[in-house]
Amino acid sequence: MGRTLTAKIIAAHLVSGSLTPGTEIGIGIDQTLTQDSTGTMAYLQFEAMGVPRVKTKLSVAYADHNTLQCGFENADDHRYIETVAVRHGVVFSKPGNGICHQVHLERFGRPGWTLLGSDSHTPTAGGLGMLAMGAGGLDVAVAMAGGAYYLTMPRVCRVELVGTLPPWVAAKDIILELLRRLTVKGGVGRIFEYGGPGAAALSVPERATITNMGAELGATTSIFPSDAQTKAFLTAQRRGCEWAPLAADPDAGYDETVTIDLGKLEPLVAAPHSPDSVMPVSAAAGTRVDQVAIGSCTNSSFSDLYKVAKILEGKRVDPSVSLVIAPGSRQVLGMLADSGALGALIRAGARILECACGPCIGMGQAPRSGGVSLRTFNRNFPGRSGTPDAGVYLASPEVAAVSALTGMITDPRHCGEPPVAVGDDDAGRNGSDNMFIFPPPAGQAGEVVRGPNIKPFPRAERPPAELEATVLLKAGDNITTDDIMPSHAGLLPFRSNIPHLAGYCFTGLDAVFPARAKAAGGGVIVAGTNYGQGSSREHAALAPLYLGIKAVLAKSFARIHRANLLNFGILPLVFADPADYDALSQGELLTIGALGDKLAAGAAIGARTSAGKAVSLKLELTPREREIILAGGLLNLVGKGGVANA
Ligand code: MIC
Ligand code: SF4
Repeated sequence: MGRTLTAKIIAAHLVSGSLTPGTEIGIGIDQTLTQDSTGTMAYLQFEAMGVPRVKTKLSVAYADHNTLQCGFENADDHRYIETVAVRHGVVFSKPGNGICHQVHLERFGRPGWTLLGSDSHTPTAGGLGMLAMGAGGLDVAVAMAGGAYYLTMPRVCRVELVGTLPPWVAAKDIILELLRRLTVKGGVGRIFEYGGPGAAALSVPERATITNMGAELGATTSIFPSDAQTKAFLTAQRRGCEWAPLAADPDAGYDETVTIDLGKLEPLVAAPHSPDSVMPVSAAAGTRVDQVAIGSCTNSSFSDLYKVAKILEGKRVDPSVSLVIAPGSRQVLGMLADSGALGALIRAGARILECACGPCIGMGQAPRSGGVSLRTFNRNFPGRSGTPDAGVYLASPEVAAVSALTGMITDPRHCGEPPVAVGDDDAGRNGSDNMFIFPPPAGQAGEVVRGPNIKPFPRAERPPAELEATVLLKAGDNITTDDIMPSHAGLLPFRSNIPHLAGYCFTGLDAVFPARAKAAGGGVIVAGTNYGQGSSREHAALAPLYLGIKAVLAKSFARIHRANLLNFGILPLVFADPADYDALSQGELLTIGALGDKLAAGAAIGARTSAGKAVSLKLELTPREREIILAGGLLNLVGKGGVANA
């Protein structure tokens, strides 16, 4: 039986383990990326390892999330990241240069290589045939130091795309259809490998929209083959020499297969407040919108925004709508300007924002109270827009553009002929190096500048022999990292200041959580399935660590967040019997016994409530994970100067 594309790339990078699903593998990492909201922690941790220069083929530090600069905090973070990056051999992409995933596609991604990024949407580069994964900042720091990245070998799911997309149906609708079928938990433990005639017809930006939102399925990553489309994209970027063909063998065996007939798709939207609340746009049509936001790492390519410009050309945005557009990169902005599309957008009434994440992470453009925002983004979790009671819908750029004109969610199929798609032609003409800072040769490093916003991060401790702790919060299923550690314009500037951030931990769910945690001197969290879905932010582990959280007891965990908990010495305990979840309540005192011995032996862990109820817990750890926990976190294990598998 032939090999999948995933198997080929993993085999070429394998450092430890074998390709058996469910077992731990270690892979070598060719490239890393960080962004500014997770980057400060990643570089503080990298510095703590004492490694003088990164050992990857390429590492890039982007500043794209935290660009409002409403106080010295953002600027401090950026100056720190810039100086620490170039000192250690990392390329710095200045604020305003673009969103990390879009810029990485344009400038650095390479088919067949591995990429580890401290951002959950790093799989965007899978659109170029890269094996690209999101991880916590500490895992990325270890990769920069030359260490392997460890993960559970996922099941490989073939997504066979057949047929042709009907008019007005977009790549966004393909991934929304998968979310509709599989939900935000459906991709956990899986890599989605796309293929078939429908995949061959998609351009790299379209593929990148799909691989980007694979993160919303909870997938480890998603990948497309490297073919004629990839070659055309890289050639347009003047990087044709970096192209290499790459595909699964024709007789490759997959763990699962999903088939989507593109011809049967219709335009879709994800309704508030989850990317899997998917419905046909026709079912939401007529809903008044206050705001339409186009951009984010999902849909901010030149071809996306050019289509939007063609839809808006010569028309006027509905007076009740605020239309905001954030191009994904300066290359995209330059191409929009050269093609005349930018003028069409401006004349129609669009507000052009900086090339950055912007409203996607609540950095400005929060909708009005109770307002409705239609966005081409990838996440619509409650409160993420910055307005707790706003309702955010997710849709394609086409649906967003026609709805901006009518002032209500609109089925574009009633709007005549769709715009003709354009390619990226000579995109590289617009790709300048002006907003990159390339590191000097080794040995010529400058000083690292640390402003007052850069605070030391909390360090994990070894697990106690026995844990007596209060249940500080009982949460439900699919708790997101936005629930655990909210992020918006008021908080994002404090990503390098855990003591400050900890005061807001879980406050979207429970306003007095931080005070309760402090008063109790710490405790544990109880939750349902898929705890920690969403972002890669380590802050969702670091802020709880600072508040004394010792363990999370859940029915299941999302991949990146589970790794972050382990890295910072917080025990991700799973209910052996999910029914025990119902037996626990907030305020209950739990005794989790003989912890140290059980962890060392890998045995089941027994807990008892103060009322005498027994609760059985599991902590299924690989030998490496057990070492991390027993050492009191990954940094203690890696130690100064040393990286496993360097
Ligand atoms: C997000 O989309 O949630 C973010 C902001 O890009 C995060 C990273 C972060 O929390 O800083 C992500 O996706 O990992
Ligand atoms: Fe930025 Fe939004 Fe993409 Fe996260 S999802 S990287 S906040 S654009």
